[in-house]
Amino acid sequence: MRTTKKHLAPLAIAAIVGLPLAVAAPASADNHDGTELSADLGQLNDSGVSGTAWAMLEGNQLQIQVEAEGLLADSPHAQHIHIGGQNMCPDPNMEGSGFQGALQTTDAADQYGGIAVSLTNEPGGTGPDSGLDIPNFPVGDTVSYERTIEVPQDVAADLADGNGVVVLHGVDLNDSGAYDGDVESDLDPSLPEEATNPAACGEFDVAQMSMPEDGVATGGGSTQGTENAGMLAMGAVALGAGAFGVAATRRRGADNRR
Ligand SMILES: [Cu+2]
Repeated sequence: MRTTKKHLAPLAIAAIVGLPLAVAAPASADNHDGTELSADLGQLNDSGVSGTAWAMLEGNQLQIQVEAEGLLADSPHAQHIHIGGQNMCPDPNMEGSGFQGALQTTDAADQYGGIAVSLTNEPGGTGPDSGLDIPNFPVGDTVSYERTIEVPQDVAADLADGNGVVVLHGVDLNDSGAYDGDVESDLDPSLPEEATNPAACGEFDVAQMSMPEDGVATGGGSTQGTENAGMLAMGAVALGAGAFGVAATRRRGADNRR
């Protein structure tokens, strides 16, 4: 008896108030649907590393997974979400300032910016300050990482706009089987550059959004409210394209689906 009442309530209210259900749909979709992000990780510094990253952003909660292989075995691998610059990965063949032109982390700051989120294991911190918290980063030739992280508001906003680059660090440039060599790390001179040079990079893209389609799909016969919701959604996309040129370009695939 109680259950039946509960299920009927929203419909009954909508009927009484006379609100088109289609108008209510986008608001609730907004609350429940997070922003889904995905990235293909490609090698830097000829590391041979490949992988994927996936994330779901709901408010300030970022659930993130990283899967990668081909890293230097038995060695820690710092991993971050970088934000800033052009929010892009550098050309894999970009010449850097390291040994024999190796790409050091800051060489590509114009492309992927700085460390915004440190993807440590518990109990490591997740801010930029934990960027070289080596004991809490994954160790070994494969990474299978998952954590839910609370990110600051500005980081959440950037990620929701498709601005974010996943970077895995640590590469064995001289095939010695360990982090060594004479060139210092640009991030920490007490480490060899091999410990921190980027090994893989992937740009987060926003997966297709379901909100506008939901609005249309539930519209049925009465279209007045649905059209308004659709126009609002289109306006938001246009605004986004103007303000965030880079992000909009990278999201084109998703936008075209409509
Ligand atoms: Cu990094």
